[in-house]
Amino acid sequence: MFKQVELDYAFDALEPYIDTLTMQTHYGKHHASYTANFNKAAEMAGVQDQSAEEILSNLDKIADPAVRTALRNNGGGFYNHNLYFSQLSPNPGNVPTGALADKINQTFGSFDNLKTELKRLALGQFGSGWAWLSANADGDLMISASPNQDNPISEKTGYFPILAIDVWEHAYYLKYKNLRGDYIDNLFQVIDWNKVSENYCKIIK
Ligand code: MN3
Repeated sequence: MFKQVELDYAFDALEPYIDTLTMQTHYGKHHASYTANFNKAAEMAGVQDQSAEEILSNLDKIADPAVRTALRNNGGGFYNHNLYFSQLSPNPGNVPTGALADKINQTFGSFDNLKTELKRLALGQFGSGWAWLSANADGDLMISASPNQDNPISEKTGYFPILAIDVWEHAYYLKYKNLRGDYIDNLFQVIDWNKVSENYCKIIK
């Protein structure tokens, strides 16, 4: 049974950057639906005992195209939002540290450059989707964007996301309306880089 990540902060804790109503709707409705529908589809496909990563890595093995699509969209929605909500904090570590900080400087020149590039990708994603910072087992970093609920796992890049920027309108429209850039700037205020560093350390071998 796949379960939504439990939040260690209240729905109103990320104000004023992420508003309470958006949190209630986004976590309580959108993410809850993706999770319920992922559980249904996983059972239909007989893959409910696999991890979400395994399922998303092996979508081409699902014979029924409707079930495959349901797993791709709802499994992605489940996984992507677990990452998104778990990286946010009302008391975030504002800068990367340790091995991740070194790799960011080496790959992108500086932390500021990384944020600029991530914002560019997030703004450039036409319609609904995500921007990502991802890592592979060698510790290499990659930034990318994906449409809908796809991610670097379902896209078979060999990378696993460690930071997620949700640019579906449901993530920001109640507060920011059409101003996606303002939402991205403010999201950076509540991204906990300690958590991103933890995610990075789990992936490198
Ligand atoms: Mn979302």
